[in-house]
Parts: sequence; C-alpha cells; structure tokens
Amino acid sequence: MVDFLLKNTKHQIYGGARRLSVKNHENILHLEGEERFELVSMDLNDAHSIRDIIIDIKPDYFINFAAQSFVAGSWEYPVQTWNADASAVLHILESIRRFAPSCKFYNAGSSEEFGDVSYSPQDEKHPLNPQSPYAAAKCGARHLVRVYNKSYKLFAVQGWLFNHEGTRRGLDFVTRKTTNGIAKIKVALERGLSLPILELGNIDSQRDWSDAEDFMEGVWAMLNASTPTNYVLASGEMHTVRHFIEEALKYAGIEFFNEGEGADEKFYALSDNGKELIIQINPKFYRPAEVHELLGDASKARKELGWKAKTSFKELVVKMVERDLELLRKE
Ligand code: G4F
Repeated sequence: MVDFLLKNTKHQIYGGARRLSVKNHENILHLEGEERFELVSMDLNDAHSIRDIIIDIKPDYFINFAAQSFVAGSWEYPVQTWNADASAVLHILESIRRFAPSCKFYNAGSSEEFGDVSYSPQDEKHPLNPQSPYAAAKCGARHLVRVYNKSYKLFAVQGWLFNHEGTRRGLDFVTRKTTNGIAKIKVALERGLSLPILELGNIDSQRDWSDAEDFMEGVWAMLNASTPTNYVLASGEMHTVRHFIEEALKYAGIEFFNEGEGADEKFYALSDNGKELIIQINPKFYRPAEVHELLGDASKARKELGWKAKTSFKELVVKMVERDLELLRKE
C-alpha cells in the first residue's frame, strides 16, 4: 500500500509497527531514506498506542492491513487472532471517533468471511458464514465498522479482498510456499543436489488469486468514493492449489507427473536420475474446517469504481516463481 501511495498521492505516510528486538522489516527495506514515509511505534494489542498515534498525527486516512492473517494459525492462537483482528479494530474506531472524526478508515476484510459458500461467484450480498477463528474475527470487525459508520457517520469501510499474493508473501501461505519450494527443487536439479520434498495439505482447495499490487488501487478508490461502501475485489477466476503447483512446475521447467489421490497424491520430477519424489501431502496441513472454494464477483467495483484486476493467474505464478528462483540462485 505504501508503494502505491508514494507513487500516486502526495500524502505523508506513517507505518505503524510494533517494536521488535529482532527486526523483520525486509519487506520495507526499500523505503529506507524515503522522506514521505515514517515508521511509528504502534501495537494493535495496545489501545493506548493506537490512541496516542491518532492524537499525535490526526491522520486523514487510516488503512488497517495489520492482522493475524494466517487462517491455519487462527486455530492455534484464537484469542490472539480475535484481539488483533477484531478488538484492535474497535480500538481504532473509538480513537478515530474521539480524536479524528473526519479521518477515513479502511479495514481489511476477507473472502474468508463468506466461508462455506452458498453460491458462486460471491458478491457483496453473499451471507457471512465464517469457518475459522480468523474469519469469525473479520466478521466481528465488519459489524463494528458498520455500527460506527451508522452510529457516528464515520467514513469507515471494510472491502472483501479475495486472496492477494506476490513476491513479498509470507512463506507459510500456499502460493509462496509452493513457488519457494519449487524454486528450491529447480536449483537443486541445476546443482545436481538431492531434491527437497515440498509437503502440502488440501490441494483440491480452490481460490480466486490476484496480485496484491492490483488491489491497492481498489482500496484507495473505496476510501475516496463519495459514500462509504464495501466492495468485493477479486479476479473472477478460480483455480485449485494443484493447478497453481502445475503452472509453477511448468514455468520452472521441471518435467513432472503426479499420481494417487487425496493424502496419497504425489508429484515426481523426471530427470537424468529417473523419477524423484518432489511433492507429497502431509495431513498435518489439513484444517479443522476447510473453505473449499472461493470465487469473487467484483462487477460492482468495476462498475462503480472503475476497478479491475490487471494481472492474470499465469502472470502471477510466473512473477512469483521468477523472484524465488532469482533469490535462491544468489545463495
Ligand atoms: O494460502 P492460504 O493459507 O490462504 P487462505 O487460507 O485462503 O487465506 C488467505 O486469503 C484470505 C483471503 O481469502 C485472507 F483473508 C487471509 O488472510 C489469507 O491471506 O491457503 C489457501 C488454501 C487453503 O484452502 C489451504 O487449506 O490452500 C490450502 N493449502 C493446501 N496446502 C495450504 C497448504 N495452505 C497453506 N497455508 N499451507 C499448505 O501447505
């Protein structure tokens, strides 16, 4: 988002981050020395830190992309997930209401809120049917955003962003885990090393994947619309995790075949050494409750905001595999 705002607006931008003894700022290293960007200390779990920042800065916009965003992790840390993804939103809304009521607020909503879907593609009218503590927290936040919008006339919105990926994606999420794993296999093949095995969960699962960069324009358009309205942002295309794997293997130039079903499905690479196992299923990555398919209908955003996802599924896979290969070949 910061990259988009620097390029497309003249605003001074503050990024809120919690103090860490070991910094993990590699995704924002390129912003070092940028005059219009300042990192400020803020912790979603500390209402005072949110309030103090809002009092000090009196922002025109507050864009909240901070969260415990890993769905699988939300069963491990349900309370932390609720605190970061729902309670913190209430703290932000309260501080905006009290100290900066003209500030426009965007909270990151998720297609996971639709959960066990009742029709496809999902539009803004689809019922909320969360399947994880993460999705339940996002639904809780959505109701708070609506209540503050109606009760206090705050400009507060929570768009439904379908899966958005990119080269800075965390390694736990299935797209980056796959592109990183496949890049490792490719580099091992190039160097004649034994091949690492990538372990995944439910690869029949289907998602509507887009490039995160495309979504930032949509978020900004929501914040600058004449009335606070929640929109779905999505590509309108759905693919299985298996299809993502196949496209990534093809782009990496790895000859492969797969066989077996369910937990017994396996992918093999064909090389001078014959057939070698490269991908297998590990049921430890299955979720207590799965969201089997998500497909977004962004026609309202297209019509009213003029927004559309630009990057195709294949372009996204290529971009991610290319970057992971580049990083690993330097090692
Ligand atoms: O990449 P995922 O972990 O993303 P998920 O659960 O769809 O959530 C992401 O998108 C949401 C928007 O829809 C965001 F709100 C959320 O914060 C996050 O960014 O998993 C995608 C699918 C799931 O069905 C999962 O079961 O891939 C399946 N999967 C199969 N094997 C795996 C794996 N997921 C992960 N993380 N790791 C696996 O090994």
